[in-house]
Parts: sequence; structure tokens; C-alpha cells
Amino acid sequence: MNRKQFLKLSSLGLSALSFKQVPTAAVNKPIVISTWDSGMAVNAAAWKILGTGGKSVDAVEAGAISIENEINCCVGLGGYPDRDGIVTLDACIMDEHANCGAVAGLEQIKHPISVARKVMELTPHVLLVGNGAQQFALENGFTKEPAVLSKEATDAYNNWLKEGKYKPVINIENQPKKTFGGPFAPTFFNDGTPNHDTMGLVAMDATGNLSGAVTTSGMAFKIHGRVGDSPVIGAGLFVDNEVGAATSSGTGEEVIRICGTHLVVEFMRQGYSPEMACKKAVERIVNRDKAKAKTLQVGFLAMNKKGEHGAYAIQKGFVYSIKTNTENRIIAAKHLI
Ligand code: SD4
Repeated sequence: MNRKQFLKLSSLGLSALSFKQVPTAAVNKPIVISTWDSGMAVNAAAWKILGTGGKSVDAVEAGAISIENEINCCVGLGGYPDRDGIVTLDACIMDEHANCGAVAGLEQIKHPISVARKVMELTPHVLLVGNGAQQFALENGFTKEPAVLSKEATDAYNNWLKEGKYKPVINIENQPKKTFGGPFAPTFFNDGTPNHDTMGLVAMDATGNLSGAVTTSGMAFKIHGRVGDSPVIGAGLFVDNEVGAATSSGTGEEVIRICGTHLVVEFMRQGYSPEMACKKAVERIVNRDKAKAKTLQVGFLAMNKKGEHGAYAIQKGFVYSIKTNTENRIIAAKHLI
């Protein structure tokens, strides 16, 4: 094949592909989906904006703020500390124009998602970390608040210290569990460490525009300075307003390794449904090392431009919450192992 034929074929292929991908009118909008069952309350907060004709970017920020306000939760200042006993927070936000902002390793600021939004709106940058992120927050009207560990967080941390070995793991939900009260009650597994409550949410507003947000305290008892997938655009969150959006929860390192949410969106661009796109991304992780995958949990959650949504996880136990004009419920994700 000469270059001319190749170019002709490619352009035919591309136009056929783009024809297949051109989004039709969004169905059932507005719509918001969030990771975990705690997403129900997060969706309710986002719906106050979406349901009154507001913008998806405002809705996802409001949803994230609502869970950052909860003290008994693994998100925000009520989150679990790192191995030095310090709570460090990660968050990111992305809108329909591919504007995005993120913070990582942020200490003593109650609403990292709103700092991420300021990074997006006030700076030419995408990600600010550590002291610099805190300094930027303070310059922009946020105030310092100490993270006060709950009794449960203190006990879990002290238990973990006794063991004295550094082995951060994301819990897998298909183990016997116990929970404690509150709307955002973390679920305890294995050694009792709630470790999975990263909030990722994706919304489509009444005009059909997509945005997403993620907020988390990250992996419990991590090395101070460790950053997972959550604040990394393309890993913990990706939005392409032509195609769809995706978010993730679970072992961040595995998600970063495959640029997880970007991959999910690219699979949707190829025509896969949100659920199949999530499944193919999960397979990418599992197929590389099947034995290791048995010890991991990663879940992807996605929505396409038609308002179709779906999720997939490595292990049993990943769920997501959905809210539309006609639906308000929790959906269990399928799983590979
Ligand atoms: C991280 N992905 O820091 C996060 C943890 C998480 O639910 O999702 N927990 O790796």
C-alpha cells in the first residue's frame, strides 16, 4: 500500500469511526453517577444544582463538598491518616472544555475540591501539591483547620502502628464486614481498615455537558507524600465532552499504570458501552498479573454522551449510585474475579 492509499484508507476509517461516535441527543439528562453507596447523598447534593438547570461542573463540586463535610468518612479532613498520622487530601475536577484542576497531599484544608477548582480557574496549571497547594488555598480565602481523627480512625491507626510493617492495601469488599453509623459510614473489612471511600462523580447537565470530580484522603497509612490516582487527570478522572467521562476507585497505583479513566473514555470513543469500556480497562490490569490482581481492588465508573452508564471492578463489592429524574438507586458493578 502506498502512502496515498494508506492516507485514503485512514481517512475513510476515521470518518466511519467518527460517524459511529457522533453522539446523539443525550437521553434522560440531567444525570449524576457517583462511586459507592455514599454516592446517594452526594448525588442528592449534586441534584440541587442539576435539577434546577445548573451546570455539571457546579454540581460535581457541590457533590464533592457534601462528602468532604462528613467527619465519619474516608474523604476530607475526617479521612484516615498516612503512616505518620497526618491526613493528606487529593482532589481534582474537570469540565466540558477540558479545563481541569487538582491538588495533592493537601493538609488542613476542608474542601480540597474547591481548591482544585480554583487551580483550574485561577492558574494556568493543573496540579498543585503539598505546601504549595496549601499556600495557594490560603491566598485564595481558604482557612486552615486541623484534621481531627475520629475515635475509629485513631484506633485503626494505632492498631496499624502495632503491626509495624508497611503494607498499604486497598480492602476488597467481598470480605465479612461491619459498619458504623452515619450516612457516610465507612465499611470495614479484613483488618478493620476502611480504605476505599474515594468519591468520584460524573454528571451530565440539562444542556448535555459533562463534568467530573474526585475527592479523597487516599490510601490509609500510606507513605507521607504518596499520591494515588485520584487527583491525576486521566487516571482518577477524565472527561471528554464529545464522548463521555469516567472515574475510578481502588488501588491508585494500578490505575495510574494504565492511565485508567483516559483508557475507559478511549474505549467508549471506539464504540464500547460504558460498562464494556470499564471492563476492558479492568482486564488491562488483571491480565498483566493475574495472581497480583487477586489481591487488588479497582473499580471504574463511566457515562457516555448518551447518558448511558456502567461500571466494572476487579473484585466483587464495587457499587455506584445514580440519580436522574426517574431513578435514585445503588447499582452493583460486575466484576472480573
Ligand atoms: C488512592 N484510589 O489513593 C485511591 C484510594 C481509593 O477508595 O480509591 N479508595 O489510590
